Amino acid sequence: MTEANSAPEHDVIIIGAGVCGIYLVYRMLELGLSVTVLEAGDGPGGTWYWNRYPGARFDSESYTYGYSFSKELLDEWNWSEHFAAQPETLRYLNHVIDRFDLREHMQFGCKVQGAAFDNAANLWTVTLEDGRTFTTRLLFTAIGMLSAATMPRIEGVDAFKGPSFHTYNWPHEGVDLTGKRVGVIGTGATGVQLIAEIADKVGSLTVFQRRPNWCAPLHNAPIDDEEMARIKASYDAIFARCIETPGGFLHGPDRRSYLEVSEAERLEFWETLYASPGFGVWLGNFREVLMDETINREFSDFIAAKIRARVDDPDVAEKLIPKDHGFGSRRVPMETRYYEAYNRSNVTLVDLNETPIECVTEDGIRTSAGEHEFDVIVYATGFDAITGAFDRIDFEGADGSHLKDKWQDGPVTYLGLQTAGFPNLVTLAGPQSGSVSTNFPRGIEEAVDWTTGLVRFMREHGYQRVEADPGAEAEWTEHVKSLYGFGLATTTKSWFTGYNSNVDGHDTLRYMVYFGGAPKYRERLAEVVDNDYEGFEFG
Ligand code: NA7
Repeated sequence: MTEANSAPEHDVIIIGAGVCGIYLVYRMLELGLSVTVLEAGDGPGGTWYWNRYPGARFDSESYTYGYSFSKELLDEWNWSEHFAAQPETLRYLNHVIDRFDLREHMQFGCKVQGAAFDNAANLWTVTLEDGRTFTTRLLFTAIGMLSAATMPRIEGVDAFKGPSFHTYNWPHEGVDLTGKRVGVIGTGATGVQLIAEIADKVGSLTVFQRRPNWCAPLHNAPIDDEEMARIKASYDAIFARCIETPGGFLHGPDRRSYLEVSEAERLEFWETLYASPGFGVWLGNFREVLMDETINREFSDFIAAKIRARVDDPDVAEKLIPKDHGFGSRRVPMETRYYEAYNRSNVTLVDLNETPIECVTEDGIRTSAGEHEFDVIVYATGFDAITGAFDRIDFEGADGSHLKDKWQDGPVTYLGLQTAGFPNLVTLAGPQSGSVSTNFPRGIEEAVDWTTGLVRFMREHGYQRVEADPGAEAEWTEHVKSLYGFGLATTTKSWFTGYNSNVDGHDTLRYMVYFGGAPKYRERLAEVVDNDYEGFEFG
């Protein structure tokens, strides 16, 4: 930055060394700034550092998940599978860090407790849990949208005498589940990956399901050298495609209207989608499937028939078919032989609507029907999504108010990147940003590039301070809210809409996600820049 009144130790502090923090530090170093990354983990990778449960892998095509900013990086990295598993992704992120010499700018084991803005000096003081403090002109959060794991509020969770953990905190030394009696609570995208992976390795597996989700086959496959060479040769086209789709994936809505297609054609198309890899079945469908309840019901019935065909026991199949929401209105877990797991004699499905959990005991889990004894209990119970990681840090703004209080009834932001009263704080992948509803690295690269432009603009003008205008913030938040009128996902209870039964106050709709699609968000960001960062106040 330019001359400071009261010089902070750093121009920029980034909280988090995950997918976002890694690219952000690269860009800040390129600007020649003094920057450090504070990361809670003992290594980089964020989501891919923590989530080490068996079966953890991409649901995005690997080659749409890697960074696109460096041609050399694209040329030298080979993905081994179309949907790579967690260890490979973690290796990739470490490779990026080493290739661009970023590690020396990262500090690990640094759990940020709070950050307070000094209104006179225009700087942030960041405090770690161990008491250390750092000062910085600009504070950038790259703390992830699914990084605040939530345990269920069940009596006796600490009583179990065997190993038990949340999937996010899967022990780094690994857990040998061979022959063990394992209980899993939760059937979201995480539980579905885990259950399918371990079903044939454990002694017995008991799945505690509250609400089933609509799952669809991932159709993963290895990538050989020849195919990888073809992928490398088409990276331009791959990223061009990701840029034009609403979710930043290869899959975008089918251009035809549902209504203009005959029933036979429709069924053939749906069969093709079901047999194709990745999110196509969800995001490459007719637009109306995710917008119109009647059409959605028809497609949900199509998927229900698939589930019935794959699960031997009709009673179990019925329990696995969602009745409270239509296909695609919550995040669709992608699976590999998930439904077939329930055909195994060592796998039991416990429907918590019939027999609710009463408590966790020393030996297992007690439902209203009796006790299940386990050697290991796994909580695949999800996250305090998007705002949870913010709530766990005490951000104190210019007038001494706290971000957690400001966002108590739901986030309020300008572009999802700043919030009024908290100058010099940029919330990358924050609530109401485009990044949280996009194939993550695609959204992140844009948010980082935009932030880099903002920093450059501030340097050029000698500004020490940037702050969202309250009027612009109100307008953006209203705009985000207005988009909740469209699409079935905006009205269904899920982490997209801010529901989490394990967090106080998260039992009503919260406007967390920008549902306008990546192209519209990109347009808006560019417009703001073209208009000299309208909606921001500088000083
Ligand atoms: P999710 O999708 O939030 O799933 C959490 C699961 O845990 C879900 O099935 C919940 O049931 C269940 N859950 C949560 N609390 C309880 C209690 N108290 N009792 C019983 N069951 C419970 O999290 P995931 O980790 O699977 O996925 C998060 C994202 O990570 C995913 O979308 C990907 O983008 C990556 P519920 O449906 O609430 O009834």
